[in-house]
Amino acid sequence: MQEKTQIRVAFIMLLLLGFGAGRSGTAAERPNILFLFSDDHAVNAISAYGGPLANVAPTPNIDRIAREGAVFLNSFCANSICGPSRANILTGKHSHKNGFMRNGNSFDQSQWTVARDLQSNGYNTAVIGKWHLKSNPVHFDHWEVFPGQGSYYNPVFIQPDGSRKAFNGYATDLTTEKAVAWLDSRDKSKPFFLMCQHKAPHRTFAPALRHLGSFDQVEIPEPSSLFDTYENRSRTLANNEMEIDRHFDWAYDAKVRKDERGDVTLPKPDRYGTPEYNRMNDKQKAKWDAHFGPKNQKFLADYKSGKFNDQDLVRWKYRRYMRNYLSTVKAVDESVGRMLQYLDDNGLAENTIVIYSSDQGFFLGEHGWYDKRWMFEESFRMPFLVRWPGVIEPGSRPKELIQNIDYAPTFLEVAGLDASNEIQGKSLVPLFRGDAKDWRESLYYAYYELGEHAVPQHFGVRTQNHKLIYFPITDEWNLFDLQRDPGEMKSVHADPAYRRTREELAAEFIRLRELYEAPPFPKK
Ligand code: SGN
Ligand code: CA
Repeated sequence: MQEKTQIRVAFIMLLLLGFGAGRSGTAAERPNILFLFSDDHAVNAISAYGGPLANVAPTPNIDRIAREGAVFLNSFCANSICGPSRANILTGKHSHKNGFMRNGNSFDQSQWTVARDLQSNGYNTAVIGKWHLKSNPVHFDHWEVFPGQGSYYNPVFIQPDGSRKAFNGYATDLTTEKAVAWLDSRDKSKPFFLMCQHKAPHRTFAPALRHLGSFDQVEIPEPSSLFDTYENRSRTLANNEMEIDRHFDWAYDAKVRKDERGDVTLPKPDRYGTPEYNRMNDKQKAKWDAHFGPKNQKFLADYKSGKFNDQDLVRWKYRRYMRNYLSTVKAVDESVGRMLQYLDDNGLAENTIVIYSSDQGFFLGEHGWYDKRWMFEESFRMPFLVRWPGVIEPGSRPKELIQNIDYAPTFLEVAGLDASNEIQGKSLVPLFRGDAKDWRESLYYAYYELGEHAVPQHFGVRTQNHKLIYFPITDEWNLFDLQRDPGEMKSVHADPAYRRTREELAAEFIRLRELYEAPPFPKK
């Protein structure tokens, strides 16, 4: 009798704690964390974000996360470049605190990371795919990552013993297969933390061969700033090296190989050659050639006959770029579908928090650009979609300002662990529950790399309605009114009507730099 009562009390306590019917797995299980991540996926190329490309973005599975969970509309990175963003995520800190300020740095593995705490507190941890932090992963029970940027076709993965091994196939598919294989073989007595991190849709935007041609019949709308001439903002914009017009390479980016051109000479630039094409075997090359070959011949004939003016050429490259970019997204979306299906098939969906994100945004022709780095919206924004059954209201679209330094403290709270004092981000769990009380009103941004694509160092603050950017190299300030000018075409910093806003943002910028203990601006 007494024993029965004890069992009943224990059962009721479990119900009260929220481990009732509807959750699969053992009652006391902590949630699994499935972090689905890609490289350079702009929110404009995700339908659920509802941007100008919403009708053409091939993302039914990523959209499913939005439908069954939340899509964060104001999600941003702290430093819009690959390695630094990944370091922000692992440490919950701005770049100057974790030491990984630019691509090419080597991540200091002796520092605190969220993987360390999850692993030492009973999580089974793994990372597969793009890593890009130079030093190999630590605090992961399993890892298999690309060297550096990795390759799309028949890529090499660094093995846990440090050796390198090439695999036949397409990077996105292989990353998915390896992630699924790890889930199958993992230690099932523990909750898992899996980072499944794709190379796609990063440059050189090389699609799975099965997806070549997917967008041939699709009209892709053109951004209104495709022919931006960079007036009314910092003069550093005009020095960029990331224009579809002047910097998109014919063979490397646009896929018109030199050996296909006969006597036609294309205008510059034309660097780097065709490394991805050269990685393929003959059968793979034949599929590529069957798709691009006839299109390239038609283009070259038209070009030779003088059909293209300068703007036509930019438009042609823009369409070629977007068709390939969106095709690489298609495989990422299929991967997301496969991972969600795995959770469904294995009774894991209820007790797994699923996140889809990408290391930064990307320009899809806005301001005439490809690439990222700038604090302008397209590259500053980061996708953040999250599903957590029973916690997040399906179909919610929070507007609070969130940043990638928030992910680590979020994972800790999901796992029931305390955040260390050093963490600069804030747990998103209250927002997941719909509680936005006392949420932050501004975000700090810092970009330190001055290299490829010629984007200078710049620093800034963003609120819901405004953005202030400082360019130390020219000692210029830009202020944008994001409600009136969402395309950021005109700085209103010198406009007397914005005096008060300018002063408020400048004060907020100083406050955030002090709060985060930011270093002095780099010397010119
Ligand atoms: C490579 C690309 C650049 C890109 C950087 C950073 N060039 O260097 O276009 O900006 O990566 O990207 S490529 O010739 O190698 O394609 S990041 O996502 O890794 O930060
Ligand atoms: Ca990236």
